[in-house]
Amino acid sequence: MEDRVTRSIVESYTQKLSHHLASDAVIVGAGPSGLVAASLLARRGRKVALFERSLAPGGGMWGGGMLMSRIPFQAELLPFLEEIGVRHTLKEGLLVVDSIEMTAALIQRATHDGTALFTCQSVEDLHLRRGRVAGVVVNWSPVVKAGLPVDPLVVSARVVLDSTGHPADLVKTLVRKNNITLSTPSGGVEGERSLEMEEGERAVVEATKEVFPGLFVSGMAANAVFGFARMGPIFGGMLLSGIKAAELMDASLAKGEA
Ligand code: 48F
Repeated sequence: MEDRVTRSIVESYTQKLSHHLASDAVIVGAGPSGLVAASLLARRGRKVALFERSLAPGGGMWGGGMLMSRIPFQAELLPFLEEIGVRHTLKEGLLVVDSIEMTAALIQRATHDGTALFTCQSVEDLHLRRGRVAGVVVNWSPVVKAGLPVDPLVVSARVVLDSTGHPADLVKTLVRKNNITLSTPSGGVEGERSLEMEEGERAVVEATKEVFPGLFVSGMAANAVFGFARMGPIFGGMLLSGIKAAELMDASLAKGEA
């Protein structure tokens, strides 16, 4: 029994990892925008690997506002909430949902749609080829945290999404390590502005785009890169950003196939 249990885990996990070593899309960060983007790309038949450095996917959605497990959405998100079957109540003109139910639903939807979700794996760098992002450099999160001298592995991808949230980890690494110019006003990472809900929600969709050939940004990473406001615990913009990221990435993949 013991051998069979161990073998079933090791062999099925390595099979999943091995199958995704060359993916169509790699998503980095399993917060709301990354989960939504992954789900839609997988639904369109793309091979999608989603890397999350924490043990639990979900990012900043679990904790609601100040650990009160409620998150509000704008009324226009009603069809999305109904589609994923999350219950809501109407308060102050907003759709209020349980943040735990919502986060679990997004994770379930992404995996059910075919996303290969790898947790406890940190993306520490990008792989560039001929002036284009061609993959990500990955290591086990505990290895990175302990600062162990262990080399990472590379997962190649035709398109990559930085959905790492407020730190915009990947874009910052790209700029720091390479002499490149982004499609931002200054050519670098502008930095997140202070909280302004309506502005932040509007901007996050606008800022969701390709910032360097092969590299897209979504969610708070997009606002940090383009110098827009944070919005705090309202989440409609995150979902819309994930939807837009998936559409742009799918179009880019289709262009490469034409
Ligand atoms: O921060 P996060 O939830 O990203 P998001 O989709 O959503 C932001 C909201 O949660 C909230 C907000 C809404 O109003 O402002 O903050 O922009 O999730 C980002 C995920 O990326 C993971 C991190 O652990 C988190 O789960 N992450 C960050 N850096 C890396 C990473 C990395 N280098 N490799 C892998 N995962």
